[in-house]
Order: sequence, then structure tokens, then C-alpha cells
Amino acid sequence: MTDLIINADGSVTFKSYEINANDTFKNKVAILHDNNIEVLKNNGGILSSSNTVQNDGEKLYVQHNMTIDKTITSLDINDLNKDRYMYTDYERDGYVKLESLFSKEMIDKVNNVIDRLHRTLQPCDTVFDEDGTGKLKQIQYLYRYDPIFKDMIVTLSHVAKTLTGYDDIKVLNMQLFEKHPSISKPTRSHQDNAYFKVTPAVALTCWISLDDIDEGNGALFYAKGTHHLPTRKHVRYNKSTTFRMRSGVPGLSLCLKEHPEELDTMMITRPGDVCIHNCNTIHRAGNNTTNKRRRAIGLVFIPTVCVNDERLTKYHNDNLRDDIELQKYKNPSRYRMLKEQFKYLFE
Ligand SMILES: O=C(O)CCC(=O)C(=O)O
Repeated sequence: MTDLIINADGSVTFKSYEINANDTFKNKVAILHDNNIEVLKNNGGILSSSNTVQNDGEKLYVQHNMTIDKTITSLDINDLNKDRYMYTDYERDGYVKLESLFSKEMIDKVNNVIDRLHRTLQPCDTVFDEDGTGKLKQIQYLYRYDPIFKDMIVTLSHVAKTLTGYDDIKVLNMQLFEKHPSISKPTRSHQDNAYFKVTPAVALTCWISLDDIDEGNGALFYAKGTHHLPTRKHVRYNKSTTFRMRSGVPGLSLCLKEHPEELDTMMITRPGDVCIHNCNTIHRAGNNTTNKRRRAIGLVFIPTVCVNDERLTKYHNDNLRDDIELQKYKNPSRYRMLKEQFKYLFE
């Protein structure tokens, strides 16, 4: 302890300092990897790294001076319990998978609630069925229906604060993604920030697997490292898809048609696993070609520092005008309603 020096500029220097796995230093976090210690930045990146340490069982002793930048915000040590490598994976790849974050008992309860919602809810502006079949494929704002979803939000908010590095975060949406056998469609490659339109692009989505999900029944796929790309211009995959609100964003669904899908990594998940991706990470999901259930929940957190990205908003508004004009022929009464609702776009 005596070797820990807080410098005038707020940075910290320590030498020959005894470090326990996941110790925090003035709200900073160090993670141990065998004979290597990494001190992490607030966005999960590695601030400094050293291999000149001695591993003595549970403890590590740093053999030389190491300076830690002061920019790290508070990180909750409990967040590290599940997967202490999550920062580094998330920073490097743009996503991380946390296995068994929720227990089987918890997931069974959630699945029972979802099945109850299937029996009681009707398709509407926030509940979508698969092409008029009555089989619900998306239920938005799940936390409106049962307190169990709030429990999940609390658990995941700790992880979201840790991964974004921001303490002030808000929930944009929490929605069910169910893909029914034989009738479901794939979710095309996209970056979530084409919908969120925020800057800085630090929002993230926690995708909670509620079933065993693999290639056959609609696995999630990630394009590693694409979180380093800016949010790209998305196009409408199919002009005949339904005009609706997606995560509170009106219009047709978006995609990146030219994305090389063959390079993507498939996430095989079990009930209770959570995959977390940055809002610029390109991802997609398959359709369900089996007779098994395929349920997942997408929970979106946005740090309150995020503001509207004007470039993305302009692009979105141009597309939205186009989407609304298309309704003139598809659904004239909806067209008149949308023209009224979004009249500012046509002024
Ligand atoms: O699981 C799905 O069907 C889609 C997931 C997705 O695109 C998302 O969570 O952003």
C-alpha cells in the first residue's frame, strides 16, 4: 500500500505493489492473466500491460513502476465475477459472450411469462406477429408486462456500466425476438446504431438466450472487429416489408446488403447465456429451420452522454420519406396517417 502514489494530476503510480485478482485502484480495475497484468480503460480497453510480474498463487506482485491514467470512471468489482476477461474481449471484438449469466430457474420463469404473453397479447404497434399468422415474433418494452424483466435489467445494468464505462445509462428497449419454426425469416446484417443514431457510439445490446440456439434455429452471428467502423449507410432489404416502429424508430427494416457474411462468427448459446455487442458491431441472425423453440431477448442500454448523430438522422429521414411515399400505393389510409404524423419531413 505504501508504494501507491497519487500524483498531482490524478494519475496513480505504484511499484512492488501486491495485487489481488480483480482489485480496484481508486476506481480503476486490474485484471490478471497468468503472468500478465492488465489495467483497464473505462471503455474496457487495455490502458497498460506488463509481463514482469511474479505469480504467487492468488496474488501477483508488480516488479516495476506502472502509471495508470486517471480517466477511468467507477467500475463495480462485482461486475467482474462472471467473466473477468469480458472487457478485453468486448474491446477487441466488439462483442462478448457471458455464459450462464442467468440461472436455469430464472430462465424457466422468464419463459413461462413469455408464454403467458403469447396467450394474452394481440399484435399492435409494439407487438408484431409473423406476417399476419397471429404468431408473435417481437414483443417490445417487455418490462411493462412483468417485474421479472426489471430484475434482468438490474443485473445487466451493472455489466453495461462496466462495458460502456458510464455510470449514467438508460434503457432504450427490451424486446422478445422469437423465431417460429418454418415461418421465421433471417435477420439481415446490420449495425444497431443505424436505428439508435447516437454519438458517441457507445450504446450496447445485451442479447439473452432463452433456448438452446444454434445454426439450425436462428443463431446470432457477429462480424468481429466491426465496432471500429463508423455506422454505415444502411439500405432497405426489401421494400415490401411492413412499415413499423423498431426500437421506437419508424420505417422499414434496415440492412447492409454488401456485408461479407462468410466471415462472421456464429454464437452457439444455451439458456441463460448473454451475448453483448456494441451498437456498431455488424450482426445478423438466421431463421428457424427446426421444430425447436427459438426465443431471445434484446435489451438496449444507452449512456446518457450520447446525443443524436445528425449525419445518421439526416440519412434516416431521407429513407423515411421514401418509406412513407411507398405506403401511398400499399396502404393509402396508413399513408395519410403517416403523412400527418411526420409532416415535418415534408415541409
Ligand atoms: O435475435 C434476433 O432475432 C435479432 C437480434 C438483433 O438483431 C439484435 O439484438 O440487435
